[in-house]
Amino acid sequence: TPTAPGLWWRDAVIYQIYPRSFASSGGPIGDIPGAISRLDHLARLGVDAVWLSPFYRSPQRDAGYDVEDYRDIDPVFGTMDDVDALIARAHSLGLRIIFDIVPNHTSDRHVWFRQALEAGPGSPERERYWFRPAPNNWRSVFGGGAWTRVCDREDAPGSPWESDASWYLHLFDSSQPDLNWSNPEVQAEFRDILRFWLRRGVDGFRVDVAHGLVKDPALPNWGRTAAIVEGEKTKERNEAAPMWNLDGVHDIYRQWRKVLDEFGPDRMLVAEAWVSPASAIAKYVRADEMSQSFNFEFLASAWTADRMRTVIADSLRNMDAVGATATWVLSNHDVIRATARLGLPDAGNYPKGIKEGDPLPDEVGHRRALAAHALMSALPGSAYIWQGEELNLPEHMALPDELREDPAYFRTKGEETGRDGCRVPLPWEADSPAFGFSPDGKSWLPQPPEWKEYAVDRESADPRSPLNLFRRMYALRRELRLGCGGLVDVTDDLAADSRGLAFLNTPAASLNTPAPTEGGDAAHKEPRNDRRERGLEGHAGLEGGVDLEGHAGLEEGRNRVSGG
Ligand code: TEU
Repeated sequence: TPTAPGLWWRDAVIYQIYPRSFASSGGPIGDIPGAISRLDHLARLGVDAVWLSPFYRSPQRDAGYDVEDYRDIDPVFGTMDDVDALIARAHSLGLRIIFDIVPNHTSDRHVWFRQALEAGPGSPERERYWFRPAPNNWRSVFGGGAWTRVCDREDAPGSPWESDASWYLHLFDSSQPDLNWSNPEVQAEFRDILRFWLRRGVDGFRVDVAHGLVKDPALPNWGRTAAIVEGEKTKERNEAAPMWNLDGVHDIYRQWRKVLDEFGPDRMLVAEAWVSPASAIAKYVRADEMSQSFNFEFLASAWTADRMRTVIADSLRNMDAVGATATWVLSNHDVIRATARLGLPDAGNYPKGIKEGDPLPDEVGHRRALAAHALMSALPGSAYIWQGEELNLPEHMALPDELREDPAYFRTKGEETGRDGCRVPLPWEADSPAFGFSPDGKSWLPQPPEWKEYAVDRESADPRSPLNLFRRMYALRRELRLGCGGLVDVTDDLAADSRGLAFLNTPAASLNTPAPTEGGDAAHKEPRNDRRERGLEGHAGLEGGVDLEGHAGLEEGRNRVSGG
């Protein structure tokens, strides 16, 4: 059982499990028993906690982010007994466990939405959602309009609502109607759902679309699509948006905090809020509110020393000001894998950075991804790691349309890369069918043959693999308490001691100067996009008595760490 008292998340490494793609106990879709059977891998990796994406009962139109019953397990993932066993197994390995709560919308199969359809216009059942006689001009995050007419639904013909011309709001897929959070019934129901899982022993929640729950009740027109962090541009967007980042969301999380406190001081909430700048992120983090909010500016930052330095410094300063630590996140199930993204000159321009058919910037991206993780693991605060990052796994860029499932891909076809390429099931065993993902050799998305090289067993046996680099980094992080803000002097000008932040005081220009490499390649032409760009050696502030056992050079091949 985890013993660390109190605010464990402040310096935790938290690993995201995407249940359908992590491990399967049989069949092409990953499940909870599969996840239990592979938890040892995470204990050995040295993380402190796991976050599981949704496994609740769901028609799976958005891979489980469309919940039909928040208190039940989807049969594809297992049973309630399995989930109880997962919590127990995680705790017995010393791992905290966080579930994913989806409060912005339900599935259109949720009993509330069925009741709303049946009860018709003007009914209290419809007040739990946003039904209106006419739509406004809002756009769905997934593309297309954010409103669907009830009588246009596939299930309308022959139903009591077949001639109902009212519309309902969905900021995501039409199967994900938005809840009306000004309705006290909605508020009470979610507090109860939180209690349901807290009683079962869960240590916290990742709150999906945390910045979107409250809408301007006048539903004024607003022509833009979504709040996706794009550096500075997002600032105006979020400020003006009638559905993103409204003050009312904070009242909800203050209520939730009280619910968590009923169960003691060591349960946490982390917001998925696509807002910027850092001061807007920090607004979610208060002693009486969220424990953390993902810093997506770090994820979306272009790979330049100046930009990253600014993002890191802003985050540290703003989180310090509210008495919290920062969070660092490089990838998740919604974005192109860092190995592909970071190879691009404009890596920060999520999500349109890569189009199918573009040449893959493999080597550069793979080395930068390791460097970025080394940096993250040395920074004060908590580091979130997306499944497969510890293997330095590539994005699958060549998935045929007929195998894809992401509704965002189909609604924006031709414009975005889609989210299936980062969701391909993990390779565990190099020489097993489906690389050991499932005992019967099945996998809901095909794994590229070259993933053999990335299989957990193969990397585990290779002392120079990314996996063994991650193991050493996290062991070192623990030993030196690198994530622990208490050891690092984060003052106003961010002067920092030699334990990890010295590089923040290094002039940005010198961070771009490549160090001499093994083969001696000082004569290269382009310092910034150069293949010799270094992640750790001499530049990541790890030199102060910290030794990654001679494996700090990242220059040797895309999936190997040099012994330089
Ligand atoms: O994502 C919220 C979100 O706004 C984006 O990450 C979005 O998915 C992306 O820009 C689409 O291209 C959360 C979940 O993480 C995501 O998986 C869900 O689809 C979404 O909410 C709806 O629940």
